Amino acid sequence: MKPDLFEAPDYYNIDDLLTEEHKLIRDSAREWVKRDVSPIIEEYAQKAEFPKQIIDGLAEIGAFGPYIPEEYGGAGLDQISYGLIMQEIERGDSGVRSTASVQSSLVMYPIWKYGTEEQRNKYLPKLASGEWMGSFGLTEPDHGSNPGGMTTNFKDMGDHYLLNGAKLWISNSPFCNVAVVWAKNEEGRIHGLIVERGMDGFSTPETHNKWSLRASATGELIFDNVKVPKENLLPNKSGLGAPLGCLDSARYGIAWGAIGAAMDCYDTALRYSKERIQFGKPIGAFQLQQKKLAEMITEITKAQLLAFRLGQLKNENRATSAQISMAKRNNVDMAIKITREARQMLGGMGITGEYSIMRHMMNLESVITYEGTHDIHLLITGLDITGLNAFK
Ligand code: TGC
Ligand code: FAD
Repeated sequence: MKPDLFEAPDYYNIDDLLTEEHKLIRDSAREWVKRDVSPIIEEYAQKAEFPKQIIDGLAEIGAFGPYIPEEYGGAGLDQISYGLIMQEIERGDSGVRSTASVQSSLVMYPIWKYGTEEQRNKYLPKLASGEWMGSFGLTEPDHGSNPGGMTTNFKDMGDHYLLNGAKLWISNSPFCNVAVVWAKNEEGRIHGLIVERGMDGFSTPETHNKWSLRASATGELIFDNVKVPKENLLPNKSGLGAPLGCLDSARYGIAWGAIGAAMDCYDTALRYSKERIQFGKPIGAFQLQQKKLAEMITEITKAQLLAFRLGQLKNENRATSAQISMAKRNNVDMAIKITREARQMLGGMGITGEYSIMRHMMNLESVITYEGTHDIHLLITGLDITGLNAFK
């Protein structure tokens, strides 16, 4: 792969809106990605393997629990810092950002928000340091966009719960130490349970042959009469709103992350357009190529402003789920379109692993699907502005 020469675009001087701390956090994440992710990620994506050696580095840049309080091992940062870290990681690879999103927003967040003090003290420091890795089981083979229909269930056996069912498409599942699993009790109410690797009847087979997020491990969570200790139930929130609350936090991170992938493709295409000569001129001198670049930087700038404003609202606890939905949908859609334009600008070279663009493009096919598909997020906005539910 080509050396990582990335220079971040900042067309509207958005850096002026950041604090010195934001810039320090962003720059250290950027340097880490250049040093530890860029040189190896293409090889790991080609062989469809998660590079476990980067776990310590992710923990060091604060990617595991950026906004979780320091008393539990988190970095205690604000929401804009969290977003900037996700942007930089996804600039390297969406699969690496997935690992961080799941660990932070889908595993640490529910334990912090819905768990007991004992659960927080037992799990959060180990998850923050990367000693333990987590996964989040919501989606099932027959319930993706409609998680409320889940059939995974648990029964109260007196001194423990008995968990049965299966989850599909679970990031980090093949190597997770713990899984936050959403299941229905005998009354049909959804609860979160912490399931640990090693519990009898719990298995995590890997899903192979993906053309997308190849450097992220995806698999199943299978529960065959798993005895879950009663102290592993998350007691402080139940119902579908509990897992959806975690998704709000992860979707917010994705809205920033997608900007990273788009920036990387724009920066690569811009550099290539000045170096590649055809018909005696750099291709960047042709109007059609300039149109692509001009539209890319415009869309990136709009997405940056959307994410930044959403971050301010999140910091003030004023961001609504529908606002988060809009930013996830818009920014991922923006990024996927930019990958397609940028890939064309590189001609044949665009399809090779010499450049990151095709990998970003394939990754974003998952990103536009998980955490709520593009169309589900359109319907969330539609419901929010009309008050009319078009889901069912
Ligand atoms: P609905 O009746 O609308 O809502 C049920 C209850 O949930 C509340 N609620 C929310 N609460 C917090 N945050 C949100 N975003 C919420 N959205 C809804 C709602 O108020 C209600 O509460 P209550 O107290 O009245 O019961 O639910 P529905 O069954 O009609 O479904 C709505 C829909 C389709 C929007 C929702 O289910 C949905 O978002 N579907 C998409 C599923 C999804 O995003 N799955 C993601 C799985 S995890 C993943 O993909 C990880 S990828 C790895 C990575 O990030 O890298
Ligand atoms: P479906 O729900 O079957 O949707 C199929 C199509 O129908 C979509 O285009 C959808 O938009 C459309 N559709 C569905 N309902 C409606 C409707 N009411 N109106 C209009 N159109 C509709 N899940 C987890 O729980 N944890 C994870 O860690 C996780 N990681 C993932 C990693 C990867 C690589 C992938 C690909 C997925 C992951 N997921 C995870 C699952 C992901 O959240 C689901 O794939 C996603 O929510 C969509 O569900 P589905 O694939 O079953 O599609």
